Amino acid sequence: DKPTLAVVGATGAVGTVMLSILSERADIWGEIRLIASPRSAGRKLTVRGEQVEVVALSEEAFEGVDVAMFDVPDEVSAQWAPIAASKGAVAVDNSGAFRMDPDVPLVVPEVNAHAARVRPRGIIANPNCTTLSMIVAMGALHAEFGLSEMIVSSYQAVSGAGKDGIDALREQIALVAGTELGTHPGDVRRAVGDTGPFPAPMALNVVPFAGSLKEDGWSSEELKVRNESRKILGLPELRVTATCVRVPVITTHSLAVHARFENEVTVEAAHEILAGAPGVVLCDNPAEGEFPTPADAVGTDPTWVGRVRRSLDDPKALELFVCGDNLRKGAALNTAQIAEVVAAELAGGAAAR
Ligand code: 2RA
Repeated sequence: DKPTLAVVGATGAVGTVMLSILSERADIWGEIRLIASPRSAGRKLTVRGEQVEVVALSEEAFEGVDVAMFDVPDEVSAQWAPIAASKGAVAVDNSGAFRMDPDVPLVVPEVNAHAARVRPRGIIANPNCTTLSMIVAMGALHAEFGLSEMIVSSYQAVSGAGKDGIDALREQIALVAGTELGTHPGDVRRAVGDTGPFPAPMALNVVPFAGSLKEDGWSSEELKVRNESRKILGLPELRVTATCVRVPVITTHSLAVHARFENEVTVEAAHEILAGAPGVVLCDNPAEGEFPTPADAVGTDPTWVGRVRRSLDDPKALELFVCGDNLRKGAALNTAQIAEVVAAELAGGAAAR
């Protein structure tokens, strides 16, 4: 029998992308059960071309579920993923609640699929979208050259902050379009008024802050890039510095990466590795204007890499620019891929709990 999949948070920004991804990928699932807050129960959503009624989150909703994906806020996952696991489902969680739990693997199938098999709590975590938007490319380079340090600057899309983030940018763009705003200090801020989920206007602006403020001036987002990269790559001492910046893009995170390796590197070797890496597309011909941009990468599955250069002052370091759709590979697609890894394992009868 085909396994039963539950999608918890089916009506959210990531949940919506998840339903279209499940409709596009190989149909390995029996029942797909859609679960959301009681407020959304009874709504009908389309998945695999069929209308499915959303059921309210409850213990009974997990009866008979083999794999349960969670695309909900941290506190909802913290409460409900263990309940799904106690009902016998493998929970694949896209929140931040379990990512750094030593008993929960943090999985990117192209990089560390093997880690998904050891899950003492019955939970597998999906990384943050900023980490995910570059880690497939970095994992491929690490496997060849041995990564020793990353210095990362992100250019994050507003959909990372959910539907409210998208709505805020769209409203602000409408307010500034056709005006002369953006020419005097504070003029955009005054015109926009309420900045929604962001600490500053997003239209005509870049904002050097994403997430929440943590110790010593670091943002939660910057610490996630560091801690999650270390865990996924299995390099607990990896030197990682991130500066996370929000930009007026709807969807697709970009990152400029300075990566230092154990060994000397060449652009030719890096090109060869990236061109052959599953899940990566090399797009690097600046003479022809070819490099990844969010406007071109949005809605696609791969991690796009361009502007590969060897550092002028360090033969062991590369500079590169990476784009990845933060709702697809950055969230829903990676979760779906992990669920498929688990389904294949369950079919093989080798479940490890
Ligand atoms: C953001 N990475 O872009 C976060 C979302 N998980 O805001």
